[in-house]
Amino acid sequence: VEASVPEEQREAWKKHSAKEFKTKDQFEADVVRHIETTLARSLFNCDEAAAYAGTALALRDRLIIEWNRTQQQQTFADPKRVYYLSLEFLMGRALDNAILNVGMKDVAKQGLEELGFRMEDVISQERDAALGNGGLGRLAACFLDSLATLNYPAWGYALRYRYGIFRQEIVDGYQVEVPDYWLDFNPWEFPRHDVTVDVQFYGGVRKYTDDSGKQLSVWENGEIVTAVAYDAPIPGYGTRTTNNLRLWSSKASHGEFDFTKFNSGEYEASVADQQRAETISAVLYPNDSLDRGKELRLKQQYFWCAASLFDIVRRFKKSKKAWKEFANQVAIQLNDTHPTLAIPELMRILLDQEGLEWDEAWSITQATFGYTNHTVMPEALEKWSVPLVQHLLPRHLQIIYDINFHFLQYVERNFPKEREMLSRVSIIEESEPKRVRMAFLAVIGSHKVNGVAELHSDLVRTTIFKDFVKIYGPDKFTNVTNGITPRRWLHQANPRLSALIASKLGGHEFLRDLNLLHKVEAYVDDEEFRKEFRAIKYANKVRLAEYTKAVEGITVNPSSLFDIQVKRIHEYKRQQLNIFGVIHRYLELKSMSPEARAKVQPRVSFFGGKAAPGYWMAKMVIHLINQVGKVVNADPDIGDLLKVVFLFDYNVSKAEIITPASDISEHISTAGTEASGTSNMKFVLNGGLIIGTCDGANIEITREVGEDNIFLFGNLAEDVEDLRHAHFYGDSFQLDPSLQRVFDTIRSGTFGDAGPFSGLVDSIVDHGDYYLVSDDFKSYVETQGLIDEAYKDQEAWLTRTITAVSRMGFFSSDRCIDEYAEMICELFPPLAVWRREGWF
Ligand code: KOT
Repeated sequence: VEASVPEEQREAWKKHSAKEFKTKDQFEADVVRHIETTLARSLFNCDEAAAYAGTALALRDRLIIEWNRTQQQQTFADPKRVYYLSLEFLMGRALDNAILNVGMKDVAKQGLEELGFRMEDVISQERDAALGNGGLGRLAACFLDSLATLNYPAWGYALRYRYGIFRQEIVDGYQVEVPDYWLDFNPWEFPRHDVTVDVQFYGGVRKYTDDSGKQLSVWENGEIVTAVAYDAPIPGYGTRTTNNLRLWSSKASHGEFDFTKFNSGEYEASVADQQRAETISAVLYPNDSLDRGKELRLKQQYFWCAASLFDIVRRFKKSKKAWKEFANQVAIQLNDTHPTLAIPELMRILLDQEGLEWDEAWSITQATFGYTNHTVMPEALEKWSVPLVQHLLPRHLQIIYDINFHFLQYVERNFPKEREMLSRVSIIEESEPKRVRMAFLAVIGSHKVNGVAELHSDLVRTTIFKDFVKIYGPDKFTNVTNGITPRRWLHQANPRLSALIASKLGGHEFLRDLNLLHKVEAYVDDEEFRKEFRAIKYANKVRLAEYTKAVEGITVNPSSLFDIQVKRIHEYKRQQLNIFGVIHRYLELKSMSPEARAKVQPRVSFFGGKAAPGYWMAKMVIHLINQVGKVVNADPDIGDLLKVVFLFDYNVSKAEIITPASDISEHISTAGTEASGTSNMKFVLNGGLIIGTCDGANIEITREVGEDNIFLFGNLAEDVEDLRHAHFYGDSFQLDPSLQRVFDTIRSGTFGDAGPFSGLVDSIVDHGDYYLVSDDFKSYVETQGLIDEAYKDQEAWLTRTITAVSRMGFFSSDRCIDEYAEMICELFPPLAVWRREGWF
């Protein structure tokens, strides 16, 4: 390729080719240049927002240079690439991460200071990129960081939502949703108006016979919507590899207006068409672990899958390799079932456009896809109505039926005595209307299926996909326990702890190899180390206390035990158990003598998280927390002994402040419901202990940190079914007296009008207590008591937290990515591993 460009031309380009800033002076020059030219501002009207914009643009220039280099190198080397299809990427802020990953933290800090700004203030000007609901989207973001850091040639594909997850406000103790329009100024995205894909919807299928007599199908006469690519650079840490996140934006295929309509006087209709097209990528669905079956959501899914696959196939075809090489060049990982339509879409391309035979197309497809399951809860499993799919994607429905036909034939042949299995494993559920079981399609169309923590992967094998284990054998089903990136969740969120560890381990290499943390354990008795570790935790608590004062107006004492539960509000995550426990604590305090009160461990209960806008029960939990806070925080009998804080609008950048400040965090889902959880890992890595059920990754955290360094309670997953049964069919059940007292207090109006809370209480007392709050309440309260006692011995507590931190190496997302690469994609990092100069 290079030889095709004349020598002189190459020389001229080389001479003027963009250079990356290296020194503080060059950094400052770039920032000032952008502020003065790109932004048309000056020294005299440069506020923090402009300083942020200038800094981001300077950093962006640097990223682009390495991004171009990476993409060029990958184009030449043409290695196997991995594509991560996820409808959610919960990225948070990019600037701090970019500065850290290119190794310019000190340069940028000093440079900004010389220009008159504090780095923290500049960084906090950035809006979060909040294209996700919670754990699933944040996992995708951690994976991108690890893939780039480990030099894997990887692309993320998603939608460019105009509105990310809504901003949460609290009015009179109730959640109010405010739209999150985040694209006003987004220096991290690059519109690629030349990279577009036309995506079809509706229409019909025509069969025809080609010249050789072969029967073919063509999907035609549909409505076309254009996908436009927007790219964002994903820099790895300590490497020059800078990968790509490609987001698709929808627009009308005829551009701004349909001029035929426009000129014939149908102005409104032409604008309406345009708006309808743009609606596809307008908004992120705000439901976590819930399937609502809305047509627009299906449109989003297909639009994104079709555009991404077209792009992937286009890239593959450039290499001129044979189709049988496809799965050696391309690995596509499906983040839950949301991208499952990619399976029939690849089949459609191979059969209808490339003319491959069914068997070859199918073996390529199966070898290409891997599927990650994130939940076994029935209400989250996607099932699309057959009439809806028929209407929107007629050819795909045919292909799905054909896949099902081949699959059921195979099952029938291999399990002739188990005919009743056929309806159980059929992709089509025989309901009214019939529905497509997307998880089954994903299993059948992939070569590997994994769960996200050991218990969850066991449940995947023994419950929802039990029959498929029998059909395909156990090797198709595996586990990859989730992880988190230590760059954001240790170094960025807790720079002082990262520095302390680095001072003992001789540098920051542990950020690339988190197992090195085990060496920290040698310092558990080192007085100087302990002193600094304790001071860091205290400083992080002071920071959260200041934040709480500033945004909630509530004064909390940083010497109290900080107890934190931040995550999406969901009945299965049981924030209601937590707040009932808080009410119980309040009632106990109220009934104590002053002498007894003097011995109580002061505590602050922090909550945070969004409820899906249509999820009434979750919204009532938020309301109850706020109402309890109002009463408890104002009660002069209680003072500092108990404070209750609801931190509104929990998001990634707030998590970076909240996570390092816990003494205890709560991960208390009904056993068997939380597939993994990832905030549990973040809290422990930052020197907090956890109270948790035997669920998700809590179990592996226990195995790693040791039983003495975690507070487990509650019933086990294996007993859940029987307990639920007992609620429905057992003798009239006796509520624990202290939980009864909590309910009586709520009903008496102590926390305001009890009406809104009746649903919460009734679901436990009258409707079978599906999430087993009453079964676990006693053991929960007792365990909280143990925590109060344990916390009083501050030295022993400190020992536990340091020990736990040193044993968290396993939970790096780098480890996950290596496991995925080996087991699922058979992907190896390119031989030429680029390290940033002078780093390691
Ligand atoms: C399901 C449907 C729509 C939106 C989100 C989901 C979803 C999210 N399903 N599971 N999750 C969470 O995924 C995390 C990452 O694996 C897990 O840590 C967490 O336990 C899941 O609840």
